[in-house]
Amino acid sequence: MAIDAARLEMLSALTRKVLWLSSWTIHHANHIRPNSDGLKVGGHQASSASLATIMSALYFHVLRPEDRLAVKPHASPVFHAIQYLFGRQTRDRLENFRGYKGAQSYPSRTKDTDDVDFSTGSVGLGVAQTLFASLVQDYVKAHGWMKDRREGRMIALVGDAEMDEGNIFEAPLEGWKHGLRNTWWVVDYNRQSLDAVVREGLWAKFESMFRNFGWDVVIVKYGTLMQAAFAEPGGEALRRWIDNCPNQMYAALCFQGGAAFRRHLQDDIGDQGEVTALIDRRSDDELLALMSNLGGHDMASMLEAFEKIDHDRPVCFIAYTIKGVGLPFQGHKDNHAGLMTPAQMEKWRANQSIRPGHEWDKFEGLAQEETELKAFLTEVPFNRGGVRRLDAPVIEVPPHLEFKPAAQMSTQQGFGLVLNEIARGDSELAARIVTASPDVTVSTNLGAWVNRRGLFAKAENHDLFRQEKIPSTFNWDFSPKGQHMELGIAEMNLFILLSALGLSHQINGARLLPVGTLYDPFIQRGLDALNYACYQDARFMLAATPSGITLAPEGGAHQSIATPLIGMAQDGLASFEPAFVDELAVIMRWGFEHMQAAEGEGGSVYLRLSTRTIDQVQRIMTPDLQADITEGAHWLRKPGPNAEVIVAYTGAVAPEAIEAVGFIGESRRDVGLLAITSVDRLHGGWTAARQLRRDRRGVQHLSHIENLLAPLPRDCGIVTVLDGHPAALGWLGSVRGHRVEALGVAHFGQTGTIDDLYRHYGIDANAIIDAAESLTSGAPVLHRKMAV
Ligand SMILES: Cc1ncc(C[n+]2csc(CCOP(=O)(O)OP(=O)(O)O)c2C)c(N)n1
Ligand SMILES: [Mg+2]
Repeated sequence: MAIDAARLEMLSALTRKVLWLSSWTIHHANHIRPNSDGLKVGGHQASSASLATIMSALYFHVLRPEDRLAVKPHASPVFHAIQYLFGRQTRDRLENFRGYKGAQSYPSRTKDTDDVDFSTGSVGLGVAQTLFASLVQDYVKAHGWMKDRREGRMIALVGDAEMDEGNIFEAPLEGWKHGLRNTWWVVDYNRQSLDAVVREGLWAKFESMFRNFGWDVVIVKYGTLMQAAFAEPGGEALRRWIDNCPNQMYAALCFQGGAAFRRHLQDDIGDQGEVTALIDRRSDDELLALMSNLGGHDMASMLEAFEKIDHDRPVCFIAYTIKGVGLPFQGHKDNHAGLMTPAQMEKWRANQSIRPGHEWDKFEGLAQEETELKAFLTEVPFNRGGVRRLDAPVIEVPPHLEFKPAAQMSTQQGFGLVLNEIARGDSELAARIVTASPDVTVSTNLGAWVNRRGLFAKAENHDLFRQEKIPSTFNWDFSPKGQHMELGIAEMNLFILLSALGLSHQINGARLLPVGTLYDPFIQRGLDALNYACYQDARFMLAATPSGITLAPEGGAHQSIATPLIGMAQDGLASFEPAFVDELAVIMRWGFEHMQAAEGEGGSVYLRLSTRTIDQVQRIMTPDLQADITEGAHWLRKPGPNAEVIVAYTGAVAPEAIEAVGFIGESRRDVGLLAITSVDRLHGGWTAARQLRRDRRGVQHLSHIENLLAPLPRDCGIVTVLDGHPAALGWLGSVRGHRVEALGVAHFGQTGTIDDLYRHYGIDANAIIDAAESLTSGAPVLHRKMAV
C-alpha cells in the first residue's frame, strides 16, 4: 500500500527532528556534566542516529497502543525524543539526561517516566523479553482475561552486535515449541559493534537461523533512492558493487564522503559507459545521499516492509543502516562513543534553521505548520489508546496456606504440599498462579500441582502414556486452560519468562502470580536475567531447590554456596531460607501478597529450599510468630538473661544447631537458639532502621534483629551456621557488637552423605560446639559422638 507523499514528508521531517533532539539532548548533557575523560557520553549518539528512521516509522505510523517495545539501550535518546514530541517527556528531564532523576541513559520502566515498555541495558535480555511477553499474552488470552483488549505485537529493536548474546538464541527455540506469534525483532544492521565493524555476511546467518525457527525474515537493504538508481541504465552494476563492498570499506567510505565513494567506484568499475554516467550525473553530496540511502534510513522502505506483514507469525527484519548516519562521524569504526563538537553542532543547527535558544522547540525549523504537526502527533495510531501502562486488582490471599503435615518433611516437599492444597481448591489465588520450570518440574516437587492444574498449550494434547494405560505418577495433559508452562533447560529463559509473567498486570491488565522452580546452583546460570527481571519490577516467586551441600551425593557441580549472598544482595528480591514447613507456608502466604504490593513496597520472592527431610517442630502458629518469620528470625530457644553464647542458624542445618545447643546448654549459661528464616529481610530491616535514624534524628525505631539481640549481654558470643557462604550471617556481630564465629561453606565439590559433608565443611553439631567453646570460657563442652 503506497503511502501518500504529504504523510511521507511529515514522517521524514519528524525523523529529522527526532535525530536533532536526541543529539541535542546528548550534546547538552555532555556540556553540563562532562565525564571524567571530558568527552564521551556512552555510545548514544551514533547508536541513536542508526535507529532514528526505523523508530520514527514505528512510533509515528506503524505502532498501535497495544504494541510493546524493547529499544536497544543506546538508542534511549531517540526514544526520549519521540516521547518528548508526544508530550510524555519533559524538557527538564531531557536537559538532565543521564543526570540525577533525569531521563535515563538506558530506557527504564521504573526510573523513566515516559512510557518505557521494557527496560534494556544489558544487551540481549530486552530482546528475549518481547518473545516471552508474547507467549504470556497468549496465555492471558487463552485463559479469557484479555477482555476486549486487542493483541499487541511485541517488538524489539536490536543491535546487530547485540545478536551475539547467546540468550537471544535460546529464546526462539522456546518460542517455536510454544507456537510464538506477534513478535517482531528489527535488527539495526549497521554492521558495527562497540569496538569494530562486524564480520561479513552475518545477515545470511541470521536469515537461515530465523527461518529455521519458523520466522518470517524480511531484509530491508536498499532505500528508494537506491532502488531508483538501480532502475537507471547501469544501475545493476552499481547494485553489484554495493552488494560486494565489504562492510569495513562501506563504513569507511560513508565516513569519508561522496568524493571517496566516487573514487572507489571509478577504480573498481572502471569506465563502463552507463554506470559511469549514472555516477557522474550526481554531485558528491548527491552521491553520498544515494550511497547512504540504505533501507533502514529510508522511511518509505521501512513503512513498506512493516506494512507488508499480513500474518501473526514472528518476523525478523534485517534493516541495513549506517551507524551515526547523518552525523560527521557516520560509519567511523570508533564512533560508538563519538560526540559532535560544539562547532559541528552549531553548523548543523544553522543548516536546519533552528534559531539559537530555540533548540528545544519541538517544531522549530520544520516546513510544516505547527498546528498541523501537533494534530499529526495527537492522531498517530499509537496515541489513540489512552494510558498504556495498565493495572489489575489485587488477588486475595487466604489468611493461612494449608498443607498436609507430617512428622518429618523437607522444605522442598512442603513447597509441593502447599501448592497441592492451593491447587485442590477453587480460589482466585489458585486460578492466577502460573508455574514454570526449566525441565525440573518433577524434581522440584511441582508434580502434584501440574497433575491437578495441567500444562498450558494453545491446543489440547493428552498424555500418551496415560492414554496407553502405562502407569506413571504424572499426568502430562496440555490444554489452553493449563497453568504450568513447560520450559526447556535454559535457566535464562526461565527468568525472562518469569519477568514477562510478572509484568502481566501492567502489560495485559491481567494479574498473574508466577512461581518458578529450578535447582539453586543454576540461579547463577540465569543471574543477569534474574537481575533484569527485578530491575523491571516484575513480580514472581522463585523456589530454588535443592540447595547447598545438603544435596550431598550429587557432588560439586550441583552444590550452591553463593546463593544466600545473592539473595541478600539482589535488589527487588526478598529471600528466605526456612528450615520447617510451617515457616514456609507462612512465607509463601506473605510472598503472594508481597508480589502484589505497590511499586516501591512489594517485589519478588526467593525461597532457598532443601531436599533434606528433618523432624518438624510442633507448635502453634501465632500471629506474632508469623510476623517474626516474615521479618526474618525468631527464638527457637529464648536465651536467658546471662546468656554466654547463642547459636543462630538458617535453613537445613536446623537439626545440627538444635543438637549442638543441647550439648552446649549442659555447661554454658542461658544458651539461646535463633532461627533465621530470612537473613535478607533481617539485614534489610537493620539497614533501613539505621538509615531512618540517620535521616531523622530523635527517631528511636529499632529493627527486628536489633530487638532480638538487645537482651543479650555484651560479652555473649554468637555462633552462626548455614549451608552457604559464612559471610551471609557473619554480620550479626555488628548489630550489637557481639563476637561471632561464622560457620558455613566456602569450598565445594565433595560427594558423600550429609553427615560426611557437614563434618568435612565444618557445619555439623561438633563444629558448632567447637565454635561455642572458642567464644566462651569454662569447662569443656561435651561433644556429639561420631559414628565410626
Ligand atoms: C551484556 C552487555 N555487554 C556489554 C555491553 C556494552 N555494550 C553496549 S552497546 C555495545 C555494542 C553495541 O553494538 P550493537 O548492538 O551493534 O549496537 P549499535 O551501537 O551498533 O547500534 C556493547 C558491547 C552491554 N550494554 N551489555
Ligand atoms: Mg551495530
